Amino acid sequence: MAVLPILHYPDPRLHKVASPVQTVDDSIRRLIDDMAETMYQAPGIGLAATQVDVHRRVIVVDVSEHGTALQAFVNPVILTRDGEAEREEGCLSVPGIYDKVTRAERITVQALDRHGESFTLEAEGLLATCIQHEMDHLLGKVFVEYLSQLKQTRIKSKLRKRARSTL
Ligand code: GNR
Ligand code: NI
Repeated sequence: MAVLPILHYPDPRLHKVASPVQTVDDSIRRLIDDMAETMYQAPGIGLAATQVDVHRRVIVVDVSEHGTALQAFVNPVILTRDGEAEREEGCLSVPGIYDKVTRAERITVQALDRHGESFTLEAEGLLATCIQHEMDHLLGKVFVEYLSQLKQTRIKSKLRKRARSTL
């Protein structure tokens, strides 16, 4: 297992669109394990392959209090969405920035697990928010893109400045 480097906004690679996984093989299982280790080490409650510069449709999520409920989703698809919920979000690719985003309150997701078996999950609350946030990453979308242009400009300049000062 390995902790992988996480891309930071406004890196253009965060806007690449991930391709579907053809076969859930050992290389995908290794990716899932490395993404889990990277997420727990950060620490975060979710991670999309896009954030570690791998442009395949793979996400990991663990919203449990003690980090004991890892869920991996390969080729996730949202089958149903219900209601709206506004929640404060953060992102490991946009460190130190938190803001409110409105998303579906309840979703049904279908995906493949680490063995290539299809499963369906009903999610609500923080788990639903997190899965939607991760699936946006696979489409090249970062949560700050839901904020006003003014906020996006300020966030970009703040993170560019920070990146320069830590070189
Ligand atoms: O660790 C994370 N916390 C979080 C909080 C609210 C909504 C979404 C998230 S996901 C984030 C980790 C991350 O950047 N995943 O892409
Ligand atoms: Ni994120």
